[in-house]
This record gives sequence, structure tokens and C-alpha cells, in this order.
Amino acid sequence: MSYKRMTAEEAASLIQNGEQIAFSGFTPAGATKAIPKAIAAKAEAEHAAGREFKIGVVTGASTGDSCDGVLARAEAIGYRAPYQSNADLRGRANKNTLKFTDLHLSMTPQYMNYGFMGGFDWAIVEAADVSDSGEILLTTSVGIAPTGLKLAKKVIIELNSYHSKELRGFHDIYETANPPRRREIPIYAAGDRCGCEVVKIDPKKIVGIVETNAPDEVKPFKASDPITEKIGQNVADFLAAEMAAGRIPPEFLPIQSGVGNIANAVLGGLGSNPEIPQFCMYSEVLQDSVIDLIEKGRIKHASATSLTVTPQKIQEIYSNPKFFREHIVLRPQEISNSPEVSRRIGVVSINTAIEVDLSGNVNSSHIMGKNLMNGIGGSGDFTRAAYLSIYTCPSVAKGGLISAIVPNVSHCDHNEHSVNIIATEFGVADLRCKTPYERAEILIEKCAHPDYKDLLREFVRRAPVGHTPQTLAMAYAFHEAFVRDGDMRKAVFPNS
Ligand code: 0RQ
Repeated sequence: MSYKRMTAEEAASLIQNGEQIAFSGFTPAGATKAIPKAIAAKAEAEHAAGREFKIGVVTGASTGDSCDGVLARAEAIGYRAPYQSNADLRGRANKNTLKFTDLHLSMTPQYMNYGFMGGFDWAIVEAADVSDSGEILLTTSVGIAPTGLKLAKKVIIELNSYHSKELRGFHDIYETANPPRRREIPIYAAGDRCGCEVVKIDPKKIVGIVETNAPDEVKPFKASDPITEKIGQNVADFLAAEMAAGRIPPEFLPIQSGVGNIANAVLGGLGSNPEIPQFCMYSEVLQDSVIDLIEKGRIKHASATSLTVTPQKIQEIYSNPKFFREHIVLRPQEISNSPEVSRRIGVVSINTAIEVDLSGNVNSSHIMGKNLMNGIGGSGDFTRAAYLSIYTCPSVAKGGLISAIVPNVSHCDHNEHSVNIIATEFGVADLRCKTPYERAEILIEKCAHPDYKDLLREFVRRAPVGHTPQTLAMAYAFHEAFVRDGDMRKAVFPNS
């Protein structure tokens, strides 16, 4: 390889104040680890010398602490999109000292292509291999990397020898043309491939290579608890019953599942349910539980944009690449999360809600209508296009002080027209084709925590006649009670 080798510090010295960078990474998987740290150190030195230094950071989704965390703490981020899950970054976004925009993940590469996000000075991308002709073998995620590599004026590669070159054949890099010249994405089943194994760019754009050897910063999950287990069981039982009723075909449908403990419990429930046949995933993130189910023969094909697995699991994959290559395909996030493909192949989407209201609107991203948690992520990409869209959450948060079922959501990410099913530890509310009054009743009776049922019933009872049980003066009584008294159970409704 004839590219210039450089240290992370030399790479960082090339980055100038105000430049916009497309970094690889979708979750900590495939995120750059050395150069962002060096850029953070440069930012601190520049700030100490009294000079302005902030960059624009666009990635696939969240990244690891070595990217988002270090850059946020160094006050080096001027603009960030489209998703994050880092406490230091979130804190600054919520103080409005860092500009953060929350975007649908499938839309991010399109916005980059359409010029909506301005230009990209650099793409800084982790790779397992790079050829002299400019063929880049990505590591454990694809995300926006192909789009960033195409659009950026200059490229720096973090060549990470921790990752196996056996990753060749896991990726399927397919890029769409911009409208009006776009054709259909030729994927007709979750495991279909239609692109290349590598990203191809003009090698002259590659300014340098920084060698690293570091695993992805993927943390093991918290041990599951009885509530998440029950939610997982409820969803699995519901899907088995849908199949028995003929509303899901006997060969089953591809599953999209969010990240976290509930998602793991749902997959565990599906995997162990003997009535559910071997199935496929058309998702964005594959976690350890998916790898286990592939090994057990329960998952046939798993399509995603990132392999967000612990170091132990990635080593398992690298020790048997031929087997896993047949079962796993990693795509650009525009394709893994494509509403066109989801609608065609009939994805059953399963994501987590922060709160759900009596109409079935879902908030996935903000606390008390104000503070960002992580972002909408890919949940909207799948929900709107799904064959069946499911949201899960525990019925209460913060030890019961907050009800997840509220009269009105304080921020709306997914509206009642796209949300089909809600599942808590108490049961499953099937909202399909129901009226607003029916939806409210089903949600209260099947999903709400007993501490909140009477308050929610009272909200509906007091609503003046209309198509929807709504009273504007009481709309945020639950949230107001939490802000005022620290407990939604203290909600009071004005006399009517
Ligand atoms: O707070 O961290 O202080 O304990 O929110 O909640 O129950 O641990 O659940 O980690 O699965 O996160 C929706 C945020 C759930 C996530 C969300 C508090 C609760 C806790 C976390 P603590 P849990 P999870 C695939 C698809 C959007 C993106 C998405 C998410 C913390 O799933 O970001 O779907 N989803 N992507 O106490 C106040 C409430 C609350 C509340 C929970 N009603 N009010 N706080 N919490 N409900 C992934 C990608 O796109 C990459």
C-alpha cells in the first residue's frame, strides 16, 4: 500500500476550525477511535491558546466514547447529526451549547447527497483493508461511510488491525442515484445482495493512513430483569398468535428490532418460541443475541448496517467467517433502513418508546418535551413503512413516578397513524383500525400501570364530546404534576 502513513496527531493537525467531517461508525461499531481523540487534544490546545476550534461531526448514528465523548468534553463539536447516546454530548445539546439535529437515519445519507448538510471537507473512516486502487474494506458497520467517502474532498483511513480481513464478503455496498433518476432498490428478501464487497473511491483522495489496533467499544448488556423479560414474552406471544390467526404468513416476516434490553428480551422470546419458525432480520443493528440465534439456526439471514457485538462475539465471528458470511449482510444505512424495502418485504418493526399517549402517538426521543435522550434513530424509518409496527416500554419509569402511558405525549416522533401495537409488562394493546376512544380504552386496560389507570380513565371521562378524547386544559396534567411535584400520580384536572 503506497499511501502515506501518519500518526493520529499528524492527521489531526490537518483538520481546521469549522471543517465538516463524515466519520464512520454506527453505534460504537466501526467508529474511528484514534483520530477523534487527537482532534480533541488539538481543540483543547487551540482553546488554551485563545483560538476558536470546532468541527461538524456527522456519523451513521451514535459512536463510542473515543469519538463523541472525547470531542464533546473538549468542546470541539460545533454541529452534530444525526443521533447520539453519549451523556457528555447530550448534556451540551440540552444546554444548547452544541448544535445537534435529530434526523431519520435512512435520510442522513440522502441529505448529504442532496447537499442539505453543506459540503464535507473530510471523511475519516475505519477500515480493515485498503487497496492501492482505492478499494476500502469497512469494518463492523457501514452507516454513512460510503456516502462520506464519495462526497468528502479528502479522506483519512484508520486502518484497524484488530478487525479481520475475513470481513470481506460481509458488506453489500449499494448506492442509490439521486431523484429523478433513482430506480428501485433490488432487494426482495432480507438476505439479498445487490452491491459490492468494498467501497471504491479515487485513491488520490486518500491523504493518509493511521494504523490502530482496538476493539469496538461495545459494552455488554445489563442483566435482564423480570419486567423486560415479561415485555419480551408478551411480544413473542402476540406474534405467535398473529401467525396462528393467519395475519402473519406461515414462513413468518422479517423482524427489525431496536437496541437495548427489551429488544434482547423480545428476540429471546421469539427465538425460544416453538410456534415461530426460523426467521430473518431486516434491521439496523445486530446485537449479541442475534449471533446466538444464527448459531442456533433460529435466524436464517440478518441484514443490518452495524454489527454491534461485544469483543467476545466478534472473535466468534472471525473464527468462523465462512458460516457467518452466509447469514449476515451489512448495508449502507440508506438501504438497511429503507422504507421502500421494509414496505415490500413486510418488516415487523419493534422499537422502544419513552412514552405513549392515549391516541397511540409515541415519543422516542425527548424527556418531558424538552431534553433530548438519544434521538429518533432508525425507529421512524421502520415504523412508517412496517407491515406491523410495535412499540414496547415498561409501564412506568423512575420507580413509578412517571407513567409511560400519558394523556398526550410531550414530544411526538411516531404518530397514531403509523403505530399499531403497544406492549408493556402488563399486556399488549392492539390499536389497528380502532377509533380514538377505542384506542384510549385498550391502552388503559391492557398496558397502563394500575397506579395510573383511574387517572387516565378520568381524563377520558372528562373529555367533551369529539372524535378524540382530548381536553386542551388537561392535556399535560401528568407532565405538569411531575415537574411540579416530582410524581405524575399527583396530576390534578381542573374542574370542568
Ligand atoms: O433513564 O438511564 O437514567 O436510568 O430513559 O430507558 O428503560 O433503560 O430503556 O435504554 O431501551 O432506552 C427510548 C431512550 C429507551 C431508546 C429509549 C428513562 C429511563 C432511563 C432509558 P436512566 P430504559 P432503553 C434502533 C432504533 C430511540 C431510537 C431507536 C432510544 C432511560 O430505545 O433511544 O428506537 N430509542 N432506535 O428511566 C422520563 C419517561 C421515561 C424515562 C424511560 N417516560 N420519562 N424518563 N425513561 N422512560 C437503534 C438506533 O437507531 C441506533
